[in-house]
Amino acid sequence: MNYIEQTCKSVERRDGCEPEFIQAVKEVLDSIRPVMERNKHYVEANILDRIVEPERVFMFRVPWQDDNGKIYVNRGFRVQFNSAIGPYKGGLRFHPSVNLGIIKFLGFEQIFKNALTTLAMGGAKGGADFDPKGKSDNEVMRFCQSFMTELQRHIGADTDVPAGDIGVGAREIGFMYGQYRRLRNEVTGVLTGKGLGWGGSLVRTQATGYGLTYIVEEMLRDAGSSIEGQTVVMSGSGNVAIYAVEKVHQLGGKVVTMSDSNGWIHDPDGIKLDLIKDIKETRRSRIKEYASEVKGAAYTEAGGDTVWTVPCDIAMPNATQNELNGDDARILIKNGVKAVGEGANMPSTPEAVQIFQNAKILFAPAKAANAGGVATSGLEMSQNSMRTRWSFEETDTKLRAIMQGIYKQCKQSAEEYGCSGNLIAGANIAGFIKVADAMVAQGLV
Ligand code: NDP
Ligand code: 2IT
Repeated sequence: MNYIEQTCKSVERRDGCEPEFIQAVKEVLDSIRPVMERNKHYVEANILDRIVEPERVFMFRVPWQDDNGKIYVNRGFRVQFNSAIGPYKGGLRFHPSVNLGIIKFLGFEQIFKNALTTLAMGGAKGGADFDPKGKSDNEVMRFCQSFMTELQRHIGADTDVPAGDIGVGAREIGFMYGQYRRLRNEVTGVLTGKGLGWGGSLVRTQATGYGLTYIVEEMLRDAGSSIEGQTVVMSGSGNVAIYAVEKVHQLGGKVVTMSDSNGWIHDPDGIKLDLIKDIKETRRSRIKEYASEVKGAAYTEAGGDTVWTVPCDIAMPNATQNELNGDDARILIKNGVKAVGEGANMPSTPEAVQIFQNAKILFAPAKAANAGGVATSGLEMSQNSMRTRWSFEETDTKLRAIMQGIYKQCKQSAEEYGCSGNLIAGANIAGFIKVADAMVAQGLV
């Protein structure tokens, strides 16, 4: 059995009840095969067994009270996966589906994504199996305060800097930041995604969706095309999806679908983003309301057909992991899709990825495509450290340059290792080499 298979087997044996983590590990290890063949010193340093094991894992009790005084307990997590190239960095997810395996898969992906940004950030992820949906602001505040009361002892501006992810947006970051400040008496850049009046960076809110659109635009430009005039099918209606729609529309494309966990909308005239922002950001409501307020828009309940059945030029899965499967990929291809950009983390199943690759569809993988969020978090950390503040234009220009740089790195690494045009391999290879070299240089860490 060769080294890569051995490491995969050992992960399966030790982490057998973490299917998403195993999936993420296998994808990375499979694509770095040519790197391992050419660089025997990685084998001698047993870099693979080291890189698949988190440096540190925290699991903790999060007790909180609802508005009627009833007491609940959720489970909190922080996985500090790898700090070889910088302080741990990565979001917090609040969703009932959260468990250790989900947080480990996200933390593992984050290591390589952060390396691609070229900024000094290690990989981490955290969260809780708490569902903010349907809770009052006060309930969410009490939960966030309880969560941070434990998390604060493990993080710091130079140690570990969390941010948002599913279920954690500006409101939750505010409550957690306030609690950190109270407990530690420190006003630092310990979280990113902060409000603009208290240390946040311009463009962070928009960054993941804008960055995704910039890299898809770059990939299309390289293929002699652009977003202008293209029809885009998208899932999700959260932070990533909303600002992807905004940028696609600014670049002349038309997004015709969005979804939430209850169902999806199809508006052939193009999604009216102001209404979506009102429904999702202000009312905190369900996407179904869009169809009852817009003539010509249709709503489909989850469980039947998905957004991927709508004919399009570009598909952007922006909701969650494994939301686009092999059947979806086949339908998209049959309907003429030309490019896929992954806004969510690991949204395409391995079968879907294989089908897209066999059909030579342009494919921007999550580690590269959604790195704009964490990259702009890195820019927020820099501004906090320098006690300065960059304009929207300046920050957006830096974000765009980072996304173009990521595309170039992925393309070049794929070429260098004999898999031209395969940006999945390119992203994994470029990210892996940077982190593995840092680990080797730092001795047995
Ligand atoms: P939000 O919480 O803002 O939005 C998530 C969206 O996805 C909502 O529309 C939600 O619907 C839907 N969704 C979430 N879970 C499920 C599920 N299990 N089944 C169906 N729909 C679901 O999160 P973000 O937009 O921030 O995150 C979306 C994706 O992008 C995630 O994969 C995240 O890890 C990734 N990402 C986020 C970054 C960021 O900066 N925020 C950066 C990089 C990646 P509902 O409201 O009904 O739950
Ligand atoms: O998956 C991700 O990259 C994020 N949720 C953003 C992480 C961050 O630290 O900004």
